[in-house]
Amino acid sequence: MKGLGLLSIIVSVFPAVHMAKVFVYGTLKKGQPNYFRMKDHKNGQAEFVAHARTVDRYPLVIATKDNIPFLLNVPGTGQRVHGEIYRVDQKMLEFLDEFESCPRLYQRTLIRLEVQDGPGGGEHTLESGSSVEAFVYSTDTYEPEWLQKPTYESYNAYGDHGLLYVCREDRRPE
Ligand code: PCA
Repeated sequence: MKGLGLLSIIVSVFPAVHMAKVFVYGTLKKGQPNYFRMKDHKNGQAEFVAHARTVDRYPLVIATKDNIPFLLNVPGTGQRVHGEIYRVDQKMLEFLDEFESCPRLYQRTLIRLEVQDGPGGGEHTLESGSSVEAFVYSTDTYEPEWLQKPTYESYNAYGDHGLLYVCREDRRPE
């Protein structure tokens, strides 16, 4: 145990004390192309808590030749964005930071949410209508033209926009 601080000892015995809330609005949502990564225990643990929407408006746009969804960190424009809140352990949080190329492509910040429905009954349920903060992968490092793009209230990679998401493994270099 040499070199381990008290916190890391506590976390190794009780991993649940170190769970964080993350709001996902893009390809990590259920039914979307990267959801399987949240369910892969090699990446850590993620437990669904509730559907939610942002309290403020934000532009959620689809950008780059790979059709990647981005929540631009420009509160007050765009729409109230729908997504899902998960409780994740430290390992999953580190995986997501890496996967989302944080802080180069996205930055992980806190965002204020209005809770919608949750599964109910569980120990960690949140009251519908209540307000919570969670981490989100939003970005400040966007191209100015992205502000002119259509915005979405709820991302769907397979939506009418026809901008099918290109998975990370299938991307071509510039
Ligand atoms: N993955 C993260 C940010 C955008 C994306 O596709 C998410 O789903 O919230």
